[in-house]
Amino acid sequence: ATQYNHSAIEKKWRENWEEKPINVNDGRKEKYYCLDMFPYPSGSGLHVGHWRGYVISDVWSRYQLLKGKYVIHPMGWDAFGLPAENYAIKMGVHPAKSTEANIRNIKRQIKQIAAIYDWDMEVNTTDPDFYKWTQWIFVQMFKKGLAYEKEFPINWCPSCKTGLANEEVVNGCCERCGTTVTKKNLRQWMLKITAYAERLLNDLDKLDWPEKVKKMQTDWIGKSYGAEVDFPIDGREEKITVYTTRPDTLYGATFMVLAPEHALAKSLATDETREAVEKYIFDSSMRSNVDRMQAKEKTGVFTGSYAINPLNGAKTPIWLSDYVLADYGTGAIMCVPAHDDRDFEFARKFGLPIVQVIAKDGKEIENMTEAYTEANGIMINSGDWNGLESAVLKKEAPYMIEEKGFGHKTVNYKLRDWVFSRQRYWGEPIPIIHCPKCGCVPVPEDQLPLKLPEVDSYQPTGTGESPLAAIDEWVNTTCPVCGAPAKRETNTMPQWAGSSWYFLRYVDSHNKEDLVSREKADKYLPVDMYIGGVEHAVLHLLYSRFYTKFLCDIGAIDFDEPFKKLFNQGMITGKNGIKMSKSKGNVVSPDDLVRDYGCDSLRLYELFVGPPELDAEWDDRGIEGVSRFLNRFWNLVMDNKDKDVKASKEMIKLRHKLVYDIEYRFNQFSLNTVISGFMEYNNKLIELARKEGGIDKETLKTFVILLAPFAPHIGEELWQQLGGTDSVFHAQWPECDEEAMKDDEIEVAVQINGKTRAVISISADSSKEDAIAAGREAVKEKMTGNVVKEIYVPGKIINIVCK
Ligand code: ANZ
Ligand code: ZN
Repeated sequence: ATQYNHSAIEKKWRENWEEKPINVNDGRKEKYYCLDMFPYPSGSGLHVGHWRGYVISDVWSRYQLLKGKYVIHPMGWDAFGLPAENYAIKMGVHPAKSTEANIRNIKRQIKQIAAIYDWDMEVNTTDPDFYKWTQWIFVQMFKKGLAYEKEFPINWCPSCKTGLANEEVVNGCCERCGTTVTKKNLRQWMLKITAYAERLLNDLDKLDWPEKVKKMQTDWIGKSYGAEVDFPIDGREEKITVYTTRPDTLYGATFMVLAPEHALAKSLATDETREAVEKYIFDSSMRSNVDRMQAKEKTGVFTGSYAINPLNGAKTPIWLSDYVLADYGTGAIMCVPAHDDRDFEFARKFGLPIVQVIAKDGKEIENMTEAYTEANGIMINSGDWNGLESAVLKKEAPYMIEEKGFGHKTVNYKLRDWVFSRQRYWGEPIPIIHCPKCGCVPVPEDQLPLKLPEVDSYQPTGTGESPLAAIDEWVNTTCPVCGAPAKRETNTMPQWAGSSWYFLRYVDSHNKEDLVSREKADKYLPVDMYIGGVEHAVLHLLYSRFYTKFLCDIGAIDFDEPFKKLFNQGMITGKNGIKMSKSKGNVVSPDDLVRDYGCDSLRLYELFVGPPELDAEWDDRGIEGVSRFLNRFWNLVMDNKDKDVKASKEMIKLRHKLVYDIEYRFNQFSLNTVISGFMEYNNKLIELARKEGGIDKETLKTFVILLAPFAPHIGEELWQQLGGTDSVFHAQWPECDEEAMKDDEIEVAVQINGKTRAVISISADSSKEDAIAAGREAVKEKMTGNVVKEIYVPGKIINIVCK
């Protein structure tokens, strides 16, 4: 028989699919939308790690195809962003040029995978026909009051004189020059994602997503219940309002801490403390939030002022410290060192009093070495609250405080509004015009897209403005409302903008009138399965959910969650778990592997390396194993295809078990065990074929269909060899008949010392050990003495001899 020649077969079927697409929409089939997180077209191209996610999604898509669905499986490019812009600054190449070249290259590489992408749907976020709608969405948000301007601190490199994205700040320093990064206040556009906080939180319940990701989103939104409590300042009119989730500990509040940015911070200083206070405020302004949160040592300064605990009238010193964030809660806290870790550390460092108010068994701890942070115990040192259960008090205290008139209960979210502008060139221009009379006016919708103009220099301007600010003829325009001279907004959108809604566009990517027609949206959306890396668990997925809800609210679409099901694949790493990267020199390119073993083998190996949700170390040598399997399976089919063997009972049983096992593992997304399952069953079939003189066609065909989503070329070829005239992907996914899978049962008598005591039914091919074990179990109550001998007459009798 002919040998398995992967290059010839793969070439043949590529051409075939090109000519006669296998995934066609006949308008009657149920749709299934399987989406990949679209890539950033970087200059370095694809390595074997990138293949993994694309193979997983293609295998899943082809499976749906075999289940009779019309599969929407698109691909596109998330092509705005920093690398292209930085390359432009360095090399003077227009980002559009380098982006186009990169896309061409990556597209060629992606085609090697042989995924069933529908290239007619392709989108590119930098294409004006696409970003017209990214801008349109912004205008709609602006009209609804969800896009607004605000002064906001950005990362700033004082040496490069430019704003920096978070990813350009490495250990607090500028990635380009190493200078310590500071903050600079700039006017920014913000999106009011906080208006959707509650829905973003509650609707997580609707989603079939990994619990881990839901938890990350829940924590990011960060809803907490507590109270705002007013502390009068000793000797002054003003009050300081604190946010606390633990009003039950109010008697234990021995000092207060304000964020250095707090409006009252400076004014609380006395003559003795002024110098130290002002220095502390200045120093803190130079540190980033992350830095402040992660600082090993607490720092702080006493203001010299005191506040009055509204509950017991105690005088509590007011401090400043940057572990209190300015933009969370009220930017001021009451400190309960006995029951909060950070407060405890602070009190220890600065010698402040620690008063325990919750005691586990009502007993005070003698020498506290750490805070007692559990919220259950009995109240002590708490006036008329003494003796109450803290867990109960925690819930009631906000109401009691409200009643006493020095505070009220409240809810807080960690989620902040989204800083939506960038002082960069390579992004969507924000379609706003600043008119001296009319204020901010959106660019009229019939003038969208507002195209990015050509610039001479991509270099940041040094003032914190985008390079667009340097093009006078672009900046100067007239107000669309009153016609007066006006100026264009020169900030651009962040890279997230296009990726927050691109999945809607695929299903109607050529539409000139709408972002997506309602008809197509209703028919083909939302996404049924979304596959991508876990690094996008929070931001991208949260932004997409926000955009979808907004577009639903304005009636553009009719659903408010974009991705029904989510799967996060793990990373493929180099040796010792090190991330594959050019700079580390450990990148494995798929090209040689495809040439030597074929696309099908590489596809199988991508899945065989380990559970798809976990990281896996790459080792080229492993591909030999899957390649050997494909060769053996090839030979099995070729040797048996013309034999006309009738299936034995055993063969039928094996066939149904095969279907059952593979489908079960497939549905569990345990793709690596699907591949090992193929190998096991291939061995079993080879053995059975040897025993019975061959394998029937039905069994061979069944195996070929199951294998086809994973190794589509060999699948098609063997299907044809077995007499298939149409594509294997138009065959029926095999059904498992659980009855046929069952082992035959037989009845056996169980005897004790030759006397029948029970009759049991066991599987016909039970081993001697299994049969005897089942027999002993059935008569265990009737046995006396010790077992001296056990006899099994296959299919008839089990005799247990006791003495
Ligand atoms: C007193 C107290 C006693 C607190 C105790 C905790 C434990 P979450 O759940 O994250 O909302 N806090 C409030 N605003 C803050 C800010 N701007 N920066 C830093 N910390 C702040 O946490 C709320 C708790 O974090 C609040 O409750 C407050 O400390 C602190 F045994 O108040 B707590
Ligand atoms: Zn105007």
